[in-house]
Amino acid sequence: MIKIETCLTPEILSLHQLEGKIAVVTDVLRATSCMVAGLNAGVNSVIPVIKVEEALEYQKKGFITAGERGGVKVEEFTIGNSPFEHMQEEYHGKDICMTTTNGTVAITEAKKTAKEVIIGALLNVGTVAEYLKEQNQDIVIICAGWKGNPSLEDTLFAGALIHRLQDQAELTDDASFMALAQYQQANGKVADVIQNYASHAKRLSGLKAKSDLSFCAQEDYCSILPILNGEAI
Ligand code: 3SL
Repeated sequence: MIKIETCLTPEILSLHQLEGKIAVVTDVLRATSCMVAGLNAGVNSVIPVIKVEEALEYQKKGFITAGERGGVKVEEFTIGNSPFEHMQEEYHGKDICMTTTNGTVAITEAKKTAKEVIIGALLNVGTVAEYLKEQNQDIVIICAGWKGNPSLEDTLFAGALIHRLQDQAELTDDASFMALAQYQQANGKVADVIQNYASHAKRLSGLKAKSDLSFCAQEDYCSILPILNGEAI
């Protein structure tokens, strides 16, 4: 049986042992959804970094820069943090360096100790589940959350992934049961639950990014499996 644990916010990541395990990092709204959507559309690679200054160094080397602060595109960057920007044809075949408030931080933390880091979103949750079944190794699902707090949409992703794995998995912590229960309670209406209750939905509607939310809330939109390989996805 695959052992699954869920870290609902990177703030408590130190309580989880990642050594020898596969980490699945998610930030449904919107960092990992942008990565999944962009790579699926044809982006060549994404390098996640923590600081704006690091991304600007990559920009000098010819990288496209992407991401946000406060949900808004960093002025000097090429694009912001909407999946529709990441999917644009002009970035197909290009290398992107990306920094966001929560998502790229969680990925950077995970890569320090995990055996492998997978980028998950609702958009590719089924593909991630199939891969994990084949690997048959212990998993930690890491939810990026929001500034240290858990988030509903990332918890729903964890539940959606656990739901697909549960026949072959043993849930080893309460957070995994909580995530699964949350997903089951959504009863096929994940997008509505996020729209109606997630605090990030309110933030995004303030940023006029409501279409990002409905896009990112789709389960199994694509079948891409982004894996971190060194610095790049
Ligand atoms: O924090 C993050 O990683 C972002 O995805 C947040 S936002 O959706 O761009 O506001």
